[in-house]
Amino acid sequence: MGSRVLPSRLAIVARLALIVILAGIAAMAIVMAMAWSSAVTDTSGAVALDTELRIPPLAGSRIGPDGARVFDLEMRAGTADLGHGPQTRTWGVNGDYLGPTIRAARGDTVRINVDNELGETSTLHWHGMHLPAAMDGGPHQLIETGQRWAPEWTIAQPAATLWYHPHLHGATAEHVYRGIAGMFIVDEPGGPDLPSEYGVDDIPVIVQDKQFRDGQLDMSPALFAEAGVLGGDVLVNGTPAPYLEVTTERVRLRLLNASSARSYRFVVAGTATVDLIGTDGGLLERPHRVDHVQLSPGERAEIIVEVAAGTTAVLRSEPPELGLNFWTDRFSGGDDTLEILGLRAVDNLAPSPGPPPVLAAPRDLGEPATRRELTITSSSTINGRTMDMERIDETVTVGTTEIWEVRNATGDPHNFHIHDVQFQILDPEGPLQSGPKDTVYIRPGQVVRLLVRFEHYTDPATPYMFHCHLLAHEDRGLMGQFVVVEPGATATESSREHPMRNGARAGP
Ligand SMILES: [Cu+2]
Repeated sequence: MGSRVLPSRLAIVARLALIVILAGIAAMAIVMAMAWSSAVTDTSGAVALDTELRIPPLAGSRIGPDGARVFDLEMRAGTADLGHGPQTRTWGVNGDYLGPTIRAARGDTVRINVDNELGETSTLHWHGMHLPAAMDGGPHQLIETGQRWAPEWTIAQPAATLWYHPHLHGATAEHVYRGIAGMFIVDEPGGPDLPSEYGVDDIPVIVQDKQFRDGQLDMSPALFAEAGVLGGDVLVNGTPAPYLEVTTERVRLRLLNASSARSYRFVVAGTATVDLIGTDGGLLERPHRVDHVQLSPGERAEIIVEVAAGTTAVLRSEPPELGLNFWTDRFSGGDDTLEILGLRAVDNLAPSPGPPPVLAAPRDLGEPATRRELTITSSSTINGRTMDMERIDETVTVGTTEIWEVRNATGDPHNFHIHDVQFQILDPEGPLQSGPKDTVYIRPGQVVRLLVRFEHYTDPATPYMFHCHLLAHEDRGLMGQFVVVEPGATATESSREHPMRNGARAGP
């Protein structure tokens, strides 16, 4: 009789198991809900923007005995005030955080002495630069601590906003996050009349999001953040909560997304207009009036902003359009709104002409002879393979044009950067994709077709890189290698370049 009312031992176990499972599901749901609600950042109106924007100094240079323009860069550790007290441990170039702006002109032969005093191996890559592979500063051109690397090349490309940053395989995200990055401005003699007084009406705007823990930079990724580390603090040129005093009718902002994972959709709120004049690799054919500029990590844009006298406008980032599902979007910064930079126009602005109607001649990259398909198959693989320093993935013939079809076959955000070249995006989506580019965002499921011309430099033994510029992905191996060779030649055994070899002079 008792056996009918008392549950069997088996039934008790089953009931307990069910309770445990339900509790587990409930706990998981709570964790996911908490992560979901804490993963959105909105700082609009909540950041004072009352710290004067730091302008990175221009790097000094001298003319060497061989006629080259010589720059000296030293990578070193320091401390800086990034908004969380003065004792945040950082890295910088010739300073505590970030590096000086290098400015040189087309036709200049530059030699850059890079001294590594970081206490660990690094590299320095010239992002967007057309140059010999051995000078590129990729993962094969190691600079051991205490050593100097002195690449030299002749600048053979149009005026552009380029940048430099480490490219040590597996550690790029950390080295950039700690503070090694800077702008590299290429000027072109005889170019259009544009604001070009550095720090006055021609302003570097290096945008980086950060998170802090106990006053120190914190690189730990948030829960479910496949894209990598996202921070709620935005620094411009290393300045927290910055403003720029605008003293001319128009200012040229050189926007650089030097963040690890975050895309920004820049807008200027206030009484202001924005004309887009340039993309990664140089000027557009003509200016475009725009209401937003979206940049993924590594991308640049040049804009001319006109702020009404006596008013304050705000450069802000609205939720970027990343083409992700609602879950991934939330954990990739897709719902975030961020204050970037205040623009305080004085009452009496100095006159400044509008951008001329024609900025650059149309580019002709030639007819494509080869088509390559590259598919991003995960956050660590292209065409199913992870980066291998000893494997050359693609061999390209110098003096030819190719179409690279790059597909994002994942559900996550990725972009794609090719070293050495400025490609043309076929089927561009808006003016930002119509100019010379070296980095392009690719939505899940999207295929971008890139027209790429390879010129001047060959080296069958030293590869250039192509990769996702979300730095956590690059570090995990979402990267491949290509060499540019003479017609009929093949890649030779993977680079055994001595890392400390000083470059011989190279020119196109
Ligand atoms: Cu990626």
